[in-house]
Amino acid sequence: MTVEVERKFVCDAKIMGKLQDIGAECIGERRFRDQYFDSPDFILTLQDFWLRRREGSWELKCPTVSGTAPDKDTETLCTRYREITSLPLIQSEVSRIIRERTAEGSESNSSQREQIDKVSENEDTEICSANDTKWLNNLNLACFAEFKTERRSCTIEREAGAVRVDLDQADFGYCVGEIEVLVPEGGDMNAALQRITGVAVELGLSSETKVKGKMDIYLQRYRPEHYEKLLIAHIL
Ligand code: V4E
Repeated sequence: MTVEVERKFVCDAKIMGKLQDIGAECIGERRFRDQYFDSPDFILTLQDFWLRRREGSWELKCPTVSGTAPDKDTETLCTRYREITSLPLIQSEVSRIIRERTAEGSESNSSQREQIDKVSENEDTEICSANDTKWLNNLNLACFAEFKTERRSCTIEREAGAVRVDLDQADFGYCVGEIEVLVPEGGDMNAALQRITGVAVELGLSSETKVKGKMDIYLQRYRPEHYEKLLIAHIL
């Protein structure tokens, strides 16, 4: 499993020139559609878990226990999420989170718990991989956000290791850049944060406020009630 460490930045007209100037190598362009899923009462996202299907591949981004960052700016501007990409692991992790929350609430009943346990124990694994809707239905998960992104990607090689830069244009009219490093679990987080900060400095990015991601803007525009709940819970 890996931890994705990233810093978002405002993408202006000069960014491609700046990337060339610091020796970034363009590695390609792609277009993809993302769908994000949650329960009707937002059990996952209110705990900072993000369940996504991107062009048929599943991913669960999970919050990490933040260690100490080298400085305050880095702590504020960079995010770290553990990424799970194996569908059986995603299913058991998501059902664990939902089971815990359902057990807390008075609305839990035995048939609900049975459905959750089925997914947790991967009882229907073959059906699950063939038919996405079954496990989602069992866990009462539905799509709350869907959008397409056009992405240009570059890599920047430095002595300490490579850094990736993605420039994203979402189909609802929002552009954002990301400087990203993938760290194997237990790897050197501080070194990754320093590499990201180093590239941000080379690109002349200002280090004042945290830049909003695509989801932030999407929810603000199209799901204001969900957005409000995430703001109150300090998730976004
Ligand atoms: C983690 C997260 C969300 C899931 C999407 O994450 P993000 O990296 O923004 O999307 P994308 O398309 O760049 O995915 P990639 O291709 O890198 O896998 S949606 C909201 N969050 C939480 C979050 C946060 N709290 N703050 C910031 C700055 N970003 C994300």
